[in-house]
Amino acid sequence: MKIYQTNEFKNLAIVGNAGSGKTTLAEAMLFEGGLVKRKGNINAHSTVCDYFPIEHEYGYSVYSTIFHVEWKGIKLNLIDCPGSDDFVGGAVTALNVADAALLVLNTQHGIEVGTQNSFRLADKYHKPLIFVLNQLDHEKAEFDRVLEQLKETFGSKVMPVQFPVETGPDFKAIVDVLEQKLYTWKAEGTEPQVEDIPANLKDKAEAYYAALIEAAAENDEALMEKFFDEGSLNNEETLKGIKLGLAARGIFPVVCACGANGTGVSHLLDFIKDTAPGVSDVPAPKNNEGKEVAPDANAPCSLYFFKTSVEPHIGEVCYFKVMSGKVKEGDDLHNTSRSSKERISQLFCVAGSNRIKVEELQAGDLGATVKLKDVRTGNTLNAKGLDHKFDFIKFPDPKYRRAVKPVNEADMEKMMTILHRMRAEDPTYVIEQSKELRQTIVHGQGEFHLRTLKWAIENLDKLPIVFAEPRIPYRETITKSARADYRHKKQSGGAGQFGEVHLIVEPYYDGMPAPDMFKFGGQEYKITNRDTQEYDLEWGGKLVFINSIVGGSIDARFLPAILKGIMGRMEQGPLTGSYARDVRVIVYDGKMHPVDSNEISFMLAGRNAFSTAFKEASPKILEPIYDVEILVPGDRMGDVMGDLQGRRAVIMGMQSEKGFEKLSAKVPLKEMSNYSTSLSSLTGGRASFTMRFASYELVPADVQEKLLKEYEAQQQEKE
Ligand SMILES: Nc1nc2c(ncn2[C@@H]2O[C@H](COP(=O)(O)OP(=O)(O)OP(=O)(O)O)[C@@H](O)[C@H]2O)c(=O)[nH]1
Ligand SMILES: [Mg+2]
Repeated sequence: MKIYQTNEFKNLAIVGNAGSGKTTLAEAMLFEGGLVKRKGNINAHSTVCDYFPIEHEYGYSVYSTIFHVEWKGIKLNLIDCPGSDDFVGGAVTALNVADAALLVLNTQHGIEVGTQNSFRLADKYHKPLIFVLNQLDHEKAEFDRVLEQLKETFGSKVMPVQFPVETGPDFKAIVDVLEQKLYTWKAEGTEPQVEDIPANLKDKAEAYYAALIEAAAENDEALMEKFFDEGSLNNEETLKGIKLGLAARGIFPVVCACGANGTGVSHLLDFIKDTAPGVSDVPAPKNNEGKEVAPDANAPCSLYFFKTSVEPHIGEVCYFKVMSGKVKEGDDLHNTSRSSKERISQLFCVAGSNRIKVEELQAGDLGATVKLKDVRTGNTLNAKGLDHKFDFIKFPDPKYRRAVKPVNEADMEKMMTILHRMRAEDPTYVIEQSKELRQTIVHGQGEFHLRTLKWAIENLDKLPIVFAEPRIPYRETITKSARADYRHKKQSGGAGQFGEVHLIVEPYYDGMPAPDMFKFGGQEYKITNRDTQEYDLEWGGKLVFINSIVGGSIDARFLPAILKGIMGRMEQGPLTGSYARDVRVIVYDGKMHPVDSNEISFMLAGRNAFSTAFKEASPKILEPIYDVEILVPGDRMGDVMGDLQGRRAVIMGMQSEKGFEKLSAKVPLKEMSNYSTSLSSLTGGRASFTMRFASYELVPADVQEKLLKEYEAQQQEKE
């Protein structure tokens, strides 16, 4: 394979709604580029881009797939991303390493929630974007209607550069607006026939042409001047304007295609080759120190590893982007992220599962290697003298969780190894071994996402596992002040034990004043703040511990033991055994025995006094509340709202956004357990949502009652 220079390739992510035909289009591109002799088909499980068994099992993309097409002297690196929201990690990574996006739509359906989500992601990463109106062979595909919809939704930057002569089964020809020519395909993979535009389409073509020239002129001062002086631009100038406009996100060109029969695909490749930004045409990425790293082939080598996959017969394949310099087989590099050495023994350009050996890859290019010792997704390998690290890929928060365990307890370790390997392949899985909940929890993007994980573990690793409802990390706190004493006393033959603690508890809140005086049962307790210690609890919230002992009733050396006793009870709250938080404890009095007092006695006295006071202080259970944001088509708003009400949600806002309604709500985690599934069935898969931890709030009285009863029953079972 030819060694491509930095200005001879382009990196693009193929994104869009699930089922919009991205993988089929990718196959058509591979076929056009001559990389495959027979075009793959999703339904026949013969695609290059969906090649994992699980993708064949379900018939949709699970992983992003990197492939390239050598096209008229240029190498196009393309990343076919899964469209389902459950596998959004693939698109997040792809959009970060690519320099532009192809946003594919099924023209039959127009804008779908996945179109919106892909657009938002491309927007977030400031990526240039080309809309591909695909599947134009459908009976119900209406190009003009969808074009209008795109303009309404995404604004006047949406600019057709092609339009179809006919849609439906007769979709064979398109008009190229810039060239003012008609392109007709007789058979897939053959050269199109190029002719003049038929008379009946001339007006439409010219109207689009005029708009395109004007849009092209807007992206460059010199072009603008020329346009004002002469009223027009020549084709070369217009193309330059489109290229600049695309790179600067001033134009979102719209092209036509049918991945299934190949119509328009070679012309799409031409369009990408002519207009898509190269790696040097977009802002250079920044390393972790905020320094721009330009894709300079003459600089020292730096490779950023963005993806790992484990493939049959080969093992780990690691994919990287050359951030600067060149990489050759045999290069020795330093893994700056893990302080280890690596040798690049083999270098590949990939097309799905096909690997093509290459001698060298240059700055900006995408490649793969195998047999590395210790490289994880997110690591950077550098040549001597460089210490770049990159962490520009940020994955969305998980929104679906399940407790997981092996059917056979003895397989626990094996299961954990597999889970960690799967996380390396898909960083949107989060694995948590929760000491608090006494469960292993896998977090993911949705039910499908976790079902995929289960399928892979059971079918590929042959390890049966079970999913269960994860426990909720409740918290306990108090809502008023209370006082208690406890005397721990034991006399059994030899040395005895004695410790007595008097303390007050009260709810803690940020910025509360120092305590001064309390009144309980008509008696006043004056506080002397001798020492205040504030602890940020590992599980959130605070414990504040105040020493207000006067007259030496308890020796200062016993205070740490009292604190330890209290902390032990905070870790296992008095109500339900959940972590307690946000309490201020004031130890104001107690008693010692000259011989029998020791640390253990004060620990127990502290623990029990705290427990009693806590229970007197109107204790309450807190539950985690999440900020949930839902994007829903207007016609399903009522159903979605109704469902949310059944989930104890508090609606925070509603807003129309680009043809959808955006709903914000605060919802208890407990009620979100099956939300991704419900939302999907309520809206026919047309909605999407995100969730993020917001705060802990008191549970309603009936829920608290129920939790207390459950805990009691559990404790009795144990006895
Ligand atoms: N008629 C027609 N069907 C198509 C076309 N492209 C794809 N399909 C069909 O649509 C379905 C989905 O196609 P895929 O290529 O898997 O779509 P995708 O966008 O990769 O889907 P995800 O990977 O799940 O996001 C398959 O059954 C394809 O055969 C097209 O241009 N015309
Ligand atoms: Mg796909």
